[in-house]
Amino acid sequence: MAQQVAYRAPSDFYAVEDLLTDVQRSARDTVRRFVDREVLPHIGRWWLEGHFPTELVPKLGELGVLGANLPEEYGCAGLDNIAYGLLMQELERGDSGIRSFASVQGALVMYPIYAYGSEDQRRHYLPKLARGELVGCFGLTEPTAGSDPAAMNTRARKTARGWVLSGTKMWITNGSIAHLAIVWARDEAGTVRGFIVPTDTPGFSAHDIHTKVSMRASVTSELVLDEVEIPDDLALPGAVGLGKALGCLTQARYGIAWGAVGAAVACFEEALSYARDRVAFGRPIAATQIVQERLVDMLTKITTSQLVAYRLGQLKDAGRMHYAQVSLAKRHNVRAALEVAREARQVLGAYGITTEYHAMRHAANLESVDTYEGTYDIHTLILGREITGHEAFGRA
Ligand code: TGC
Ligand code: FAD
Repeated sequence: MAQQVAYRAPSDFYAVEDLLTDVQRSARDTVRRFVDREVLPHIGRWWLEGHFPTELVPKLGELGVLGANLPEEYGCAGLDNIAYGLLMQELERGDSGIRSFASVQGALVMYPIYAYGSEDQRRHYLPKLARGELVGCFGLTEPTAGSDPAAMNTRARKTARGWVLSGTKMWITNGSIAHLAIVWARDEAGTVRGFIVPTDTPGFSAHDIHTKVSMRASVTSELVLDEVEIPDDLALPGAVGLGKALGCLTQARYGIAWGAVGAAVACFEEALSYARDRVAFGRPIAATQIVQERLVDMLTKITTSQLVAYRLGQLKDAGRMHYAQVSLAKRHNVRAALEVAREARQVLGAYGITTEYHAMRHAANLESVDTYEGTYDIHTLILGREITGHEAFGRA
């Protein structure tokens, strides 16, 4: 008789668990319990109400989730990148909106302050952001410049005392709940620069987008900067050039590649359990070939995504990760999770369209995740350029 595959959880078919260190497992399990206790019982209602649970922010800080892969000397957890990825996975098992909050805070706000900020800026902001006492947002996209941020219109004018920023940023996660915004703008010489903008500065306003049918448990806003004046010491000294903004995206995309696995696992485990219990035509639907094929396709996508994320984490920890490798992981894992969520929704039949089950909420959220941080198409073109040497963005 053939030997059975030995695995602990149905979604860990290749025993990735065995590759993890005790620290990685323990960090993951802490956040897993938090999500089970504090997110899953409420998320369906929050999502329907379009509510982001700000009360969870200090708790995420206490757990060490915010900027968890940044150094301890700045009040962060100093975890390795696989442990960090596992935290993103567990948060997104709850909801993509909760993971988005943490991604933006850690990878798009804390990372640029850490990587491009002065020592004073690091010491002032990072510990407060890590504890969740301050919330940040990241303003790169504009109403007419999304996939092509080089086309941005936001301007930074140098004055004797500092900088004056003017422009509009669109689709900004955490926008209206943020205390500070990392804003990218072109100076008068045409160079893109990054700035820390306190959101109570005169001329700054944030306006929430309320018509979303995706990512509903997340704040998404338009930022208006109307002659916003900031002092010199709020410019990020190392954030000079568009490449620096793109470098932040690499950090966030890394976490998203892991997070997508969490959403997919939530959908797969729910569909598997439902299929075993649900009886149609006198037998469990799990005993039908079509449902089995759906479940096998889901498991294959999850297993591939887990291995891609894990290896990417090893490369990142070794300082060998290239942004095109991150593009492959983000593109593959998010699209795979979206397909898993849609398949899971099918298995659940009519029940699958409600928020009592997770699949439809995850599928709707993953439509955003497939678009933000570089659309599926943009990552295709980044990878195409990398392997052929030819750029195919069709730039005018
Ligand atoms: P390009 O010539 O490709 O690059 C300019 C310079 O930057 C370097 N570079 C990168 N460096 C680090 N990480 C990356 N991902 C990088 N991509 C490029 C590049 O080597 C070059 O350096 P140098 O030294 O030669 O000057 O610039 P381009 O204008 O042609 O860029 C094209 C493209 C498509 C790759 C880029 O614009 C892009 O990635 N577009 C997608 C935009 C995007 O992803 N926006 C995301 C906004 S934030 C968000 O969505 C948050 S969602 C919330 C959440 O995260 O949960
Ligand atoms: P467009 O760039 O207009 O693209 C439209 C379509 O055209 C897409 O299908 C795209 O793939 C395709 N396309 C574009 N160019 C090409 C090409 N050259 N070849 C082939 N096809 C192409 N941005 C931030 O700065 N900060 C945030 O915090 C943030 N949070 C977000 C949260 C949510 C919920 C969402 C939905 C978006 C968020 N974004 C944020 C914006 C996000 O990064 C952009 O939506 C994304 O980069 C795509 O830009 P766009 O929407 O303008 O689409």
